[in-house]
Amino acid sequence: MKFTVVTILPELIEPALTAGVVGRAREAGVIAVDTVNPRDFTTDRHRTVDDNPYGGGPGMVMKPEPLLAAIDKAAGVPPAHRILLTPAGAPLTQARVRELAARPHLVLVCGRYEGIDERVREIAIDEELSIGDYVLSGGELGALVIIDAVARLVPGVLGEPTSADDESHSAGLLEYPQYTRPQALDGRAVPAVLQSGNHAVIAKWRREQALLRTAQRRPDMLASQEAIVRAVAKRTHLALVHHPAVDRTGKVITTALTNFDIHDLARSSMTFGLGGYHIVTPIASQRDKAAYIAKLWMNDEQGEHRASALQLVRTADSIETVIEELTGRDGPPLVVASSAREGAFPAAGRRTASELLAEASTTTGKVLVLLGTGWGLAESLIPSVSRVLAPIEGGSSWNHLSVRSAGAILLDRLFGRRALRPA
Ligand code: 4GY
Repeated sequence: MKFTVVTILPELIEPALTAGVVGRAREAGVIAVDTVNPRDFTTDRHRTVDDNPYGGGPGMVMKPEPLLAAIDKAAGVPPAHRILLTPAGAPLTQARVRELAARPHLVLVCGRYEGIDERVREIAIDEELSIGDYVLSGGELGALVIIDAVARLVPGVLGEPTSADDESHSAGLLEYPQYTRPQALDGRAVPAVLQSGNHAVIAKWRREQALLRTAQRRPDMLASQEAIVRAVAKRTHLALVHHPAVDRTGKVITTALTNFDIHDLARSSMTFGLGGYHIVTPIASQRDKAAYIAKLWMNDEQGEHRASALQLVRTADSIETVIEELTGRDGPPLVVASSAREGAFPAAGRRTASELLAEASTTTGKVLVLLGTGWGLAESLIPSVSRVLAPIEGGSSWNHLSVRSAGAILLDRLFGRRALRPA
């Protein structure tokens, strides 16, 4: 694997790659790193590599001709993959690093000053990458980051081939905590499980720790793990609660069924891959009506595509009945309330959608998300609620979403696809 860095400061690159695994890999010839300096492609007496920006403004821009010549020299024929390091690039991810590691030759182009001429980017850059949302004084440190991250995936660079194996096992998660001797340090013992010698138990503990850590520190990372998201969605159920609800005065009421709620929330539930959608009302005739409407639509000849969605619809006389139905080998479901009001269900743990997803991914039981009707869920009558989702806030003081809209937004927050896909 070969890296060629285009830089006017090669002395920033060379010394940084002499030690550690990358240094040894270079010595062993597993990877090669060269630099090409645009200054060597200047033709004037002063070896000028910068010029004033058209349109004025502060700072200088890299002069196109020497930079283009240097990139051409670095890339060869046919040109190797040319990457520009810039905060405007796509965020570098481990997934992209893995793809880059499969290429035989990467050219890393480092800008300096205020940046490069736009036409150089158009002519001679294949991809723009950023190592983070901050501004460096040049692309060199970004180039070093890419070399380091890519090189350690090149076969023969890391000592043990098992290190890569172990990482793929927890791919996309933060690392589990590591310990070495001494057994006790400043009164802190190494977790007993790691000294048990039971490899299956240790592997399970490490996986849980990695999930928990990712949940607490990087819920966004967890949310982009497709397999985890789909698995949790499948064991999540939605309940549309007509009782116990409250009216505008806070009085406990039973609300009437709304046709559209049956239909639309079933479609949302299906879209996000839920396990079921429960319409909860103590009024038998209303349950019959809900079941009848669902069946009507299922048998509707022009409604084949929505038939499957309506199959998710079930009816129940109470939240407790739904809980019973969802109780299995893994115990009762995790009951999650939703509310338009910050501070609702004060005894329950408040969770953002990502936090709830993370928490649910460390368990195996079902998840039951309650959607209120009327003016919301009658909190004091639903003691089974142990988590409450952060409210949806539009930024105005007027906050009255329909339950269909709120349900759809919550499902998108929980299970919507948002993985960063490399171009
Ligand atoms: N962030 N990720 C980054 C950077 C410096 C002006 C263009 C970054 O990758 N590179 O901050 N680079 C700028 C400086 C010219 C590059």
